[in-house]
Amino acid sequence: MQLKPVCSNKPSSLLTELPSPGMDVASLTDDFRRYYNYTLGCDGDCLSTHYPYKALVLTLRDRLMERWKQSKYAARTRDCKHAYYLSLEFLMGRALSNTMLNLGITDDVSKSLYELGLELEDLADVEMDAGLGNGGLGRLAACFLDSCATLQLPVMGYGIRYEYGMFRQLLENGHQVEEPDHWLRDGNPWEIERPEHTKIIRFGGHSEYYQDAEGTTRVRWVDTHDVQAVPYDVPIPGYRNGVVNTLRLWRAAATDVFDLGEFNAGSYPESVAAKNAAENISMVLYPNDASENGKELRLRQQYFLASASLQDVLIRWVRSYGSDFSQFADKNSFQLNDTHPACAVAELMRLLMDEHGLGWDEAWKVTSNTIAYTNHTLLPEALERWSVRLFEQLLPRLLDIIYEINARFLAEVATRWPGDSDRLRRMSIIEEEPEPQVRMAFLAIVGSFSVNGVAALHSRLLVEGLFSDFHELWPHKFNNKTNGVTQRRWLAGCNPALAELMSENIGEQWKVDLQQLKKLVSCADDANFRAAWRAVKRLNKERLAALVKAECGVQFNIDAMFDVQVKRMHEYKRQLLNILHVIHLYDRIKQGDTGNWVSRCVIIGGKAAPGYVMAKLIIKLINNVAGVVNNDLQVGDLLKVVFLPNYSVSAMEIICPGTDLSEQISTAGKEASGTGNMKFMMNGAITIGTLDGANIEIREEVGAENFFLFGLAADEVEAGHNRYDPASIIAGDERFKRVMHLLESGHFSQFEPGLFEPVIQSVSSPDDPWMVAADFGSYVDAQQQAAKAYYDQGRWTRMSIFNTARSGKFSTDRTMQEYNAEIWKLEPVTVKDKK
Ligand code: 26Q
Repeated sequence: MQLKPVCSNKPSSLLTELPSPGMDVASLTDDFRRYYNYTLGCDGDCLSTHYPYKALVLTLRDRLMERWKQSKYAARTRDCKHAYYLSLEFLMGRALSNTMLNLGITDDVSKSLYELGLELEDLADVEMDAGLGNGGLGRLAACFLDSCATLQLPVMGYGIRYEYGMFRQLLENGHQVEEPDHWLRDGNPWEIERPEHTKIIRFGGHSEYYQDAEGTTRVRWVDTHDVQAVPYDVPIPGYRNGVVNTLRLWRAAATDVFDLGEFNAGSYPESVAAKNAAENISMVLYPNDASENGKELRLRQQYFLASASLQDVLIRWVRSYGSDFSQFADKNSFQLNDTHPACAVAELMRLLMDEHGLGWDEAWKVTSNTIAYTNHTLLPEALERWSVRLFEQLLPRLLDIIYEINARFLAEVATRWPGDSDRLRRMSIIEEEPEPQVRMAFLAIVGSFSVNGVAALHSRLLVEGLFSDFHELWPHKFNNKTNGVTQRRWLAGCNPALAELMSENIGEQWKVDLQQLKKLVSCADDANFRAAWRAVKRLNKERLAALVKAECGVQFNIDAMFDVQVKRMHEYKRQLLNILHVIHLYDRIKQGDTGNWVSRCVIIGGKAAPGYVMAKLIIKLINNVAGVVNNDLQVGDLLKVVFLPNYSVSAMEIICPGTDLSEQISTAGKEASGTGNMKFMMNGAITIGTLDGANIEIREEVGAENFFLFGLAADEVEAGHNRYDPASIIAGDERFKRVMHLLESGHFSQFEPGLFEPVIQSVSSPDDPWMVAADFGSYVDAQQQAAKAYYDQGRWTRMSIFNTARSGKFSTDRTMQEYNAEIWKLEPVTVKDKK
């Protein structure tokens, strides 16, 4: 469906040109009152904070709108190259504070509201998190958008507007319970629906061959079930630079034709039911952060995103260049956020050939010079595979194309390595045994000009392991891009007290050039500065303690070390190792071994995929241990433990500024990068961690003396599996023996004997892939070192300052500059900012 244009000519400038709204307190107040009274119809009886929140968003959105238009025009007039970030996830969190920060009007808005008798903080709390992602990969996409807008790079995000985001996590008797997250219930005032850019997405049917006017054989995809993709645009403001980029999210809707067909056949209820089936595509985010294989609806989502986004870009291309695609790859790059949108490789081929008339070779040249792929995992079980049978049913035309890509690719391999049939089998995009499957990572590699991992170790392990055959064939394609986080949200926004202290001492430039934080190194010698640093940490710990009290009912002692592990629940992340250490501390207290004791408050939080039984059992264990420890009078303030429910972006904004010790304890070689580790470091927490993912680079930056290292290295983990004997490790370590005994005796499962048997089994098994037992001893030792360091508050404060000071590398500004310099090669587009 296309909307009828307002008028056939270009709209008059009288219609489209307007003085820009003022950025001063008086203009803000005027607009706010107008929205509150006229647009929202509020009067003295309106008590809900929802209305002032909405009035404020509309006021701010007006200030974004002019900049949004100017950014679009600037890019268009310069006819510059664009990059498109295709992602099934954008974990945006809240937008209000970030918008004010980037527009540079936080103080003026605050003043304006204060005059109206309102508190900014109360309104900010009304906003629902846009939880359109699982964890690291989705949040990374959000940080990338912020940095691209700040660097003035013409990058657009494409994603799905899920009606329900990441589930809300409740605890019932210590068990995780999932509740739907209907984040759009009260509307989303940030988005703008653009029905005139609706696309048609096809499913099912079959390929039909025909001769075109020139007698060339062509293919059309017929007898399909069609769905509409309706775009919603979300503004992405840069930091005080007048740029507003776009995140375009697609909603699925039934086509009018689809409904009518059923209706004419006299089955009205069925037609409405069919409408539901179409709209299901954008109904809910899959809550797994490791692939749950084979779900048809998930494949529908992936194709829906890829097709709608590619069509959108191609339509804009044809409007400017007609059917000449010779320059397309010079003007467009698509970055695939993992393999989730990887059917874009085949879909771009299809659109270029079937819809735009290109031949295979021409289309392949365009495709393979336009697409780039980022890998986010080394776990083989997380590599996406789709059954050929499902592909055949759902996307038959794409399967044709994938077969052809594979045939041509394997011919290339055979030429390079004649007679090496084992290599052909290993590298084929189609895996034959046990049942035929499409290997999405291989499709992505073959169809891309760039393949990158997300931390140095991860990128190295990729080319040495999973992708080694491809690396041998195309070494030039592979590169590393170490992740980052945006310091606007993760330092300036979430830690205003620290931001102010730093800006007073080293100026404000760090907000756009994080390496400036290096200047803090010399401040560490100043006793006054250290005292101020400690005071800020204390304030942030009070905020975090208040959250814990509200959510868990447990009172933290602010002077205790706040020891935090928040991230998705997964065995490779080893929350289990953390709780085993907590049990060890509890055991020491019960034995009276408390000389020079450093009090600790341990926070663990994170969501488990709803079907991940072991991860859910570990949540229950943490809660049961918390129940025993927190209610033992002998333990008192020496140790507290909580499982903080519903970990989310906005929770992290309170958690990371208040953390002393950051737990990054995955089995080496398993965490691709980690990004929580960077948020903690930036906010002055010290890491206890393994040599995994970006931890290695964090330790390089901050220095070994400011990092608590433990555990096997990745190569030792690999080599260690065949002679791994947890039973003898446990037997050889008195501390470990006692911990296991407490578990086995049912001390933490008094009413449910045997409840934690699977946990005990997994720690004791020689087949434990996560090697929890192997690292227990060195972990406990490193924790002891951390306690010792904390005991000396002067030393700890220096370490804390150094961590912030040397976190400059971990800005997504740096990450995006590298993507741009080595992959996209975009020119920055400047726009005049009126403020
Ligand atoms: C796939 C198929 C079906 C359903 C779900 C999925 C799925 C969804 C999300 C698979 C994986 C994810 C998310 C993965 C993820 O978040 N990976 C993390 O990416 C971060 C950013 O690069 C890294 O820092 C982390 O190390 C990595 O675990």
